[in-house]
Order: sequence, then C-alpha cells, then structure tokens
Amino acid sequence: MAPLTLHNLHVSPPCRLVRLIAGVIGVDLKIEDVKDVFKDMKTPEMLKKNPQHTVPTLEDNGLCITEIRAIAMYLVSKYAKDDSLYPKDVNKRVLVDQRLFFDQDLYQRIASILLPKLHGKQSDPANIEKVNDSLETLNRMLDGKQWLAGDNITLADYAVAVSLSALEFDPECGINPTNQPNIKLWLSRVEGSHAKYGDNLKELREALQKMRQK
Ligand SMILES: N[C@@H](CCC(=O)N[C@@H](CS)C(=O)NCC(=O)O)C(=O)O
Repeated sequence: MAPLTLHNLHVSPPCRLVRLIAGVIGVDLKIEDVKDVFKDMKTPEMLKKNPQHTVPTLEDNGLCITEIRAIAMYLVSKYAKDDSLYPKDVNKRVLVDQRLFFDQDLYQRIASILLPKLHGKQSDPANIEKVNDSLETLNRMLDGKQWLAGDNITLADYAVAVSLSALEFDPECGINPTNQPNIKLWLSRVEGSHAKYGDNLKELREALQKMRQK
C-alpha cells in the first residue's frame, strides 16, 4: 500500500488529532511538515488539491481529504480493524456525529481566545465566556457517562480531548477544563485509553516548552 501523506503542522491541534487516530488504528503516515502554513498551502499546486489551504490535508492514493473530522471518519471507516471508534450502525454513529459537530464549535470557540493572544492581542471576554459555556455543556453531556457517545471510546472522545488540550497553548487564559468534575474524570479515562494518546500529549507539551524557551 502506498503511504498516506499528511500535510502537517506539528503543534496544530487539528493535525494532532489526525496523527492520533492514525496511530490508534495502526495506519502509517508519511508526514510532510509545512514550514509556513500561510505560504506552503497556498501554492497553485496545493490550492488545486485543497482550496481551503488548511492543514491537516491527507492524500491517499490520489484522494485529497481536508477537515479533521472527515479525515478521522475516513481513516476509521477505511482502515480500522473494527468500527468501535466510528460505528457503522446509523443509530450509534449519529451519537458520535453529534458530538463531533459539537467539537467543531468547541474548537472554534477555543481558537477564538487563543488566536488573538498569538498575535499579541487580548482575548475578548465574551469569547472566554463562550468557552466556559461549552465546558459546562460538556460536563452535562458526561453526566453518568463514561464516554461521550455510547459505551466505548469513539472518535468523539479523541476529538474533544484534543480540542481541550489546545488550551495548554495559553495556561494564563484562566480556563481549566478539569475544574468540571465529569470532564476531569473523563479526561483521565481518555488519557488511559491508549498509549498513543499519552505520546501525542507529551509531544505537544515538549513542543510548547521549546516554543516558550525561544
Ligand atoms: N476546519 C479545518 C481547520 C483546520 C485549521 O484550522 N488549520 C489551521 C492550522 S491549525 C490552518 O491550516 N490555518 C491556515 C489557513 O487557514 O490558511 C479542519 O478542521 O481541518
């Protein structure tokens, strides 16, 4: 099998999710690191493949896929040994889908407080409120539950956990998801679910440490 190529930015939470899912299901990726995402993804060749000029972008034998949740669904549907991460049963799958759509909104909310900081600006307090609101929602979703969708870990758990880990970019932002009791317990379950999750988080923390030392 020709290797799947991932156009990748090492610390990007979306890219981390794709690397994590590939690792968990045992798919090898050829990693093409972009140096400057705002330049490298905007060459005429790349724009033809991915008009959104975003990473991650996955290429599999001529098929070019963007949007992390679509990439994750594709990887599991095509390459996983079973469907536990993304069930084939429509009634089970819709539970995962609804949490993945929740995750899309959550990640946008988190990004809206992180991105201004990366450009030396203050985050809008209204956006911080929105993140806190999402965390309260997430805490309610986990009431009496081990996992976000169904009886076992799914793509939804990995996606939401990776989105929350983006908050580690700015420890000063004052938002700590583990202040919510159900989230705290669930996160430790996700962390213990697969060695690749721990490796992925460790890589992020090491990269952030290096960035801060610069
Ligand atoms: N909706 C996209 C968002 C991915 C995304 O935000 N990627 C960022 C890096 S973390 C990016 O490529 N930014 C460059 C750009 O938008 O031009 C997804 O879920 O895959």
